[in-house]
Amino acid sequence: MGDAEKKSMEKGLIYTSLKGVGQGVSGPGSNLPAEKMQWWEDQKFGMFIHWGLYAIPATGEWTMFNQKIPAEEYAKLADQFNPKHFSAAEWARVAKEAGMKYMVMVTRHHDGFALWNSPASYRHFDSWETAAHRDFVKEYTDACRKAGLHVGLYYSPLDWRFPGYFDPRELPDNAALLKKQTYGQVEELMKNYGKIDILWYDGGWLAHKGSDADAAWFWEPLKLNAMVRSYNPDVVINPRSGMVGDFQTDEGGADVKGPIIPFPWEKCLNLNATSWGYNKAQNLMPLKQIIDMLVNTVDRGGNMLLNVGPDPDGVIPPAHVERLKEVGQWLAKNGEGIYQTRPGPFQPVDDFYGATYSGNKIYIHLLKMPAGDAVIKLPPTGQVITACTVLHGEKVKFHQDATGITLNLATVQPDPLVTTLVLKVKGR
Ligand code: JFZ
Repeated sequence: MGDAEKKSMEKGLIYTSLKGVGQGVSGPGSNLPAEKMQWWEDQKFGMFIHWGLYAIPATGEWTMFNQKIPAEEYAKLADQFNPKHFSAAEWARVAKEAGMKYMVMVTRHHDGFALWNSPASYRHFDSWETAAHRDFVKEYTDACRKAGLHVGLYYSPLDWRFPGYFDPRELPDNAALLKKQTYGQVEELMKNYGKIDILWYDGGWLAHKGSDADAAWFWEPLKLNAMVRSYNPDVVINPRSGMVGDFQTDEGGADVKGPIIPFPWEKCLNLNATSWGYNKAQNLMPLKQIIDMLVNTVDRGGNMLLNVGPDPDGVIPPAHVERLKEVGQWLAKNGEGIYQTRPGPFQPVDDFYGATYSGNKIYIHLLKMPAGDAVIKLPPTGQVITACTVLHGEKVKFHQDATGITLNLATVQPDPLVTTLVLKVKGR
């Protein structure tokens, strides 16, 4: 991200949907150069997985804190956590069927329970030392790679078991234990599970206050991530360790609007709106809303990380699997205008259309058909359009002059979700 952009963003806060853009510490070699981000920007669509002890009460991943459950009490859930139908291969199969190209699994959330064999875990609060006696991170990373998906790990430095987290200045010894656990566990994750492609920190903010950047004095993320890169030099790191991220994050289900964003960013949101972790209260995202969110994100230069919350047995709810399958069916037809593309050359028009390009093709994504005369007018572009068709479909009449490109959509059979048109560009 160039200094000019950082300054303009900080000044104008142009991209209000992106929290703390460009904030955080950085230094020599702390972040990846643009060329090492291209593979990530090519992927576009990933699966986020929130799974852990909190799946048992089925009231979301913040259950321990929201219901003020004492750590000793909450820890007893580990005795019940012994999933019989957990299959990382099935998670990977569902992700691939949905058209997803990478996965990010929660390895440890704010409740402190680690889903791997973690000697660095405070009081051995992990799935190896408890009822399951399994290393789920090992099973996940192996299955992810076997399925040809890129491997991402989510890690929460925040651990509610440590009162020092809530008052690091008054309880420096306990806070130091928390920091020691974080450095020990991040090192285990970076050295014991092969090449990790994405590291997704969360919960860097101290005492649930301020920003991740405000907590950099405590976590020393330049030191932490120098260790991370000593094992995985090209790992893509998110913006929540207190260090500037290799990409920016827009979290939640708010619609994606506005201009193309000129730096790597990721929209992360829930398939089930009630919580990231498994919840008996289900509010499944409609298919049209998912496709619109994906297209709106990609047409503005972002990736979309869509979250599932498997049940206590490690099973992704069948309704979620079915919905993801439907997403995959749209991508099977329209993926050419999504994967390995870049946003533009036309700026998106909110709630109407957006564009991507790749090679000698420009892809127009129509969220809805134009009203009235079935004509859409695109702004002028310096390129000469030689043909226009519906992707894998019929020809579309068009006229190009200095005022722009007029597409006549009267004969177009719209896709029930989002229609993709292809403009062939001369000479490229
Ligand atoms: C955090 C977690 O607390 C939550 O449980 C989930 O894991 C989610 C992915 O991340 O929640 C956040 C973190 C940051 C913001 C909002 C919710 N933020 O910066 O707006």
